[in-house]
Amino acid sequence: MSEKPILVTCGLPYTNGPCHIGHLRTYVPADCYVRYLRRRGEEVVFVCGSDNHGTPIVVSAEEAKISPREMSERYHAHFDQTFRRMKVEFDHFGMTDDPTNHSRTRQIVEALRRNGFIYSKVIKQSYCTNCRRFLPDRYVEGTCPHCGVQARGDECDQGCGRHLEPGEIRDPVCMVCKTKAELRDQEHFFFRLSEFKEFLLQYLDGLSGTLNAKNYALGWVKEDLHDWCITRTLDWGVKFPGRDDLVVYVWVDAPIGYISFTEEWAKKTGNDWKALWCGDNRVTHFIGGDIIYHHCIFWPALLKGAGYGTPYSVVASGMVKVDDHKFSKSRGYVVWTNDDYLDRGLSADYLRYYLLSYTNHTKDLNFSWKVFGERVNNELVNTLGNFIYRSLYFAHKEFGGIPDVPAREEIFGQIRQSFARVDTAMHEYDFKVAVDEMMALAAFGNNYIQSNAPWKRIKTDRQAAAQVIKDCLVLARALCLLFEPVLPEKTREIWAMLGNSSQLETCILDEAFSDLPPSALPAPRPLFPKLEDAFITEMDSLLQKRVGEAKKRSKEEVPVSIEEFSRLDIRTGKILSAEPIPKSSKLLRLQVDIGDEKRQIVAGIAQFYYPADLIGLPVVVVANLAPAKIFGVESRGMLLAAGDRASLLMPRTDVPPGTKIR
Ligand code: B3M
Ligand code: ZN
Repeated sequence: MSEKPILVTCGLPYTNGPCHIGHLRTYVPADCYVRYLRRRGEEVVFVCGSDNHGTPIVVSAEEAKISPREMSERYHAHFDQTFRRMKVEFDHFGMTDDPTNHSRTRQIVEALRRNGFIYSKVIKQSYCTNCRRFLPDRYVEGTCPHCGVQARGDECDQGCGRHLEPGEIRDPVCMVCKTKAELRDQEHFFFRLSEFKEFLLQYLDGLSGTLNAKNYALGWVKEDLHDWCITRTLDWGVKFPGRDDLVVYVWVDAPIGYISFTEEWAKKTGNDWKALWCGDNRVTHFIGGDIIYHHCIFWPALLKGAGYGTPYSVVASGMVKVDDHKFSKSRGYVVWTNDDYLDRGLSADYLRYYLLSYTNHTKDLNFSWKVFGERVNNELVNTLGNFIYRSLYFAHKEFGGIPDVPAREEIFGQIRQSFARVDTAMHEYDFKVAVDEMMALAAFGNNYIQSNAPWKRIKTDRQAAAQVIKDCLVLARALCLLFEPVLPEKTREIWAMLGNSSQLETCILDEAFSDLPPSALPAPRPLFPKLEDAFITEMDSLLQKRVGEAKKRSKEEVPVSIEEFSRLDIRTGKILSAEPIPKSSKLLRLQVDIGDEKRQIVAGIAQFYYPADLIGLPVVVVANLAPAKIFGVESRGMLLAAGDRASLLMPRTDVPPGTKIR
C-alpha cells in the first residue's frame, strides 16, 4: 500500500471501576474494523490505554483508601485482561500517567503557550471551608446553570449534557462532606478555544467518520465557543508547566494519550510515530456519543494550536441501554463483562456478534438477555454454525475431506457480491449492515446445502454430491475469512477444521477466490453451542434481582425524618400567567399566586401544555427552594408534577392559594 498506515484508537476507560458492556460498544466495533482492514491487506496500528487522571479516580481512590496510582494500576490490568478475553487486541495499551504522556502533555502545553493560545485569569472557584480545599470537577455538585438539573462540577450528566466550566455550577456543595461551598479567587489558565471557530467549521466540514459526530459538533461550533479552563487544583495529574500547585485538566492529557501510546508502540516496534500523527494523517478515533464535544472540537483545536496534524475520522457510537433503561450502575441496569458474561463460560464471539449486529452504530443499543439468546440461537447457531458443521461433517464422512472437483463459478460470483456489500458498509462504519450481509451469505449456504441435499444425491450420483460439498466448502472458507473480524475465536477453529495450517490472522479476503485443492480433513466438532432457555432465564432473573436491590437500597439510603420533611414549604398556588422563554423549547415562565405573594417560577413543561391552558389552574409549589437562574430567567420555587409528561399535581377540592401541604 502506498498510503500511510491507518491509526485507530478507542476512547480511554477511566481506571476507577470494572469493565461493563457499555464500554464494549466502542471497543468491539473498533476491533472489528481494524481486523477487517487487515483482512483487506491494509496496514493498521491500533492503540488505546487507560485514563488515569481526573477527579473520578481521586474520589474513588480516596474511598478505597489507596493511592490513585495504585487504583489506576489495578484497573489498568483489569481492562487490559478483559479486552484480551473479549479478543479486542491492541498493538499497545498504555497508561496516561506514564512518563511518555507526562512529557508529551507538557510539550504540547508549552507549544500552545508559545503560540499564544494560553492565558491566565483569576476566577471564582468553589472552595470547601470544612475540607479546606478547592473543589475541582466532581468534588462539587450543584445545579446546572443551563437547564436547572442536578449536575456534577464539570458536566451536566443528568440533564442537558453540557460541559461546565469551573465556577459555573449553581449552589455548589462539597461532594465529600456536603458543606455548602464558597467561591474564592484563584488564578487559572485558559485555552483560547474561541479563536478556533473558523478553523473548526472548515475542519469539521471535511471530517470523515459517522455523521452524528460531525453534525453535533458543527451545531455546537455555530452556536458558541468559549475558552476552556485547562488547569485544576489537584495533586494528581500532569503538572502544569511552571506551576507546582496546578495540574492540567484531565481532558487535556487524556486525548494526548493517543499520541503517547503511539510513541510507546513505535519505540517498541522500531517505527516512527510522527508519520502517523503529523501532517495529513489517517487517525481514526472510535468514541462514545457522549464525548463528541471533546473529540471533535476541543481536541482538534488543541492539536492545531500546537502544530500537529488533526484527526482524519471520528466514529461515535450510540449509547447502551439495559432492558430498555438508561445504563446505570447505581440503579442496577448494568451487565459486567467478566462477572456476568465471560466468567460464566460464554463465548466472547456471541457478545461481539450481538453488539455489532443489534443496531446501527450510531443508534442506541439495547441489551436484553432474551433477545441475546434469540439472536445467538437463530443466527449464529442455526444459520452459520449449522451450515459450517453440516458441510464439514458431510465432506469428512463421505469423501474423507475436500472432494476433487472444481467449485462452480456462480459460487465465487455470490461470494464476490457479498464481499463488495460488506466492504461498502464497513467503509461507512455501518457494522450492522456489514454483519447482516455476512449472515446473508451464511443463509445462502444453508439454503444451498438444504435444497441440493447431498445426503440424498450421494445415493444415486456421487459426483453431483461431491460438487455440492465442494461448493459448500468454498463458501465455508469465504465465511470464515469474512466473519473473522466479528468472531475471531470461532473462525480460527473453523479455519483449522478446513485443513489450513496458516494463521487466519495473517490471511486476506482475496484468499477466498482461489479454488480449494483436494485434501483430507479431520472430523469436525460443532462449534456453536445453543444457549439454553433455562440459562437465559437465570441470567435475566439475576439482572432483575440487581435492579430490585438497587431500588431498595436507594430508598433505604436516604430515610427522611418528619423534621426534614417539614422544612419544605410546600403549598398550593394558582397560575396567574404563563409565557414561553425565547430560545427554549422546554421552559415556561410562570407567575404564581402563592397566598401572601406572587412568585416567578420557571418550569420545564412547555412540551406538554399550551401557556393559555395553564392560566387559573391550581398547582402545588415548593416555595422555599433556593432561587435559581434558568436560561437567564430567575426562578423562585418549583411546581410539583408527576411522570415523564409532567402531569401537574393539584388539590382535589378547592383550597385557597397558600394553603400549606402537610
Ligand atoms: N476517560 C471516558 C469517557 O468519558 C474518558 C474518555 C477519554 S478519551 C480521551 O467516556
Ligand atoms: Zn468538604
